[in-house]
Amino acid sequence: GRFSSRGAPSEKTNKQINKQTAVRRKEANMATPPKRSCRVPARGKKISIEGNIAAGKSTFVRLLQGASEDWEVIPEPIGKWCNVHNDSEDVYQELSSSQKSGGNLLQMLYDKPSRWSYTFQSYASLSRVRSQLQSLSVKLKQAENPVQFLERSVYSDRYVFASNLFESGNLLETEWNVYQDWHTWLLNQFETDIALDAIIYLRAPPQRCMQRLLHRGREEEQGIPLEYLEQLHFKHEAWLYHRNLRLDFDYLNDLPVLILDVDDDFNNDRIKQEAIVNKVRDFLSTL
Ligand code: UDP
Ligand code: DCM
Ligand code: MG
Repeated sequence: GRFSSRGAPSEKTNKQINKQTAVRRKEANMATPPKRSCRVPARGKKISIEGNIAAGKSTFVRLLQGASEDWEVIPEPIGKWCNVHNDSEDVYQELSSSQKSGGNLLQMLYDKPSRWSYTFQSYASLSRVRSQLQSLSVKLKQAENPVQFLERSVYSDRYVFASNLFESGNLLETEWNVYQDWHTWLLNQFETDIALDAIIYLRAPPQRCMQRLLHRGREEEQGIPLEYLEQLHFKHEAWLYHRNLRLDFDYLNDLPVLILDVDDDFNNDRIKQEAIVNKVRDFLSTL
């Protein structure tokens, strides 16, 4: 596309960034490694959990949250999307009334995608970057091997959702171009803070996701047709299974991906949960 920018800064992996820091340190002739207290804050690994709507991401990250002291979770800011309001109003209003007046952007998206896709997708990525910029919690700063698990990423926002909405005619070409332009800019601005170290793909057939979507019963989503979940499934598959989706950020092509089959339920099965956590531990040990 015309707006695809292969800006050099976005192509660095965290490994490369760490290496660079080490080289700089060497160049500065720092003989003894600085003590923990005067080092730049520990960054920790960032792993994004990807998967279709209702595949089981939130359930999965809740499981991880309880599995290790070294792990923490940054959930998708969906609450924000269902209740949009102007923060400055909060000064004047009770929280409850501002909540009542908050627009439900998720509802608007599903009611009229051609009108609201652009607004929704720009807000989704903005609020996601903001929530992912939070630094490690006090507990994690002391951890030996801190890991942050992110529920989805700015990359699924763009290469799965926004891209699909463009292909289905719900984003105009101009909207899609504007979106890509500022999305690339935003990611380049914050690359060192939001760059991923790996991805875990929760893979499930669209039929299974539909069943879970209905079971979860989120009101805004109840009219979603199976066809929509199929489109999103194909995007996930191309990106993370076949790995043949064209991406503007080269480092993504080399990112390790752990694929977990979540067609079978894991939410009420202790043995399966332990097996899953072990797979995640093994995967982390390879990074
Ligand atoms: N769920 C399930 N079995 C599983 C995982 C999830 O029945 O193995 C249910 C879960 O209880 C919820 C729905 O599927 O009602 C969607 O899960 P979640 O909200 O975790 O999905 P997400 O949209 O975050 O991927
Ligand atoms: N969503 C979207 N576009 C994005 C991210 C999410 O339309 N870039 C929608 C899909 C779901 C909801 O938001 O309806 C997120 O739910 P879940 O995390 O359960 O998949
Ligand atoms: Mg979720």
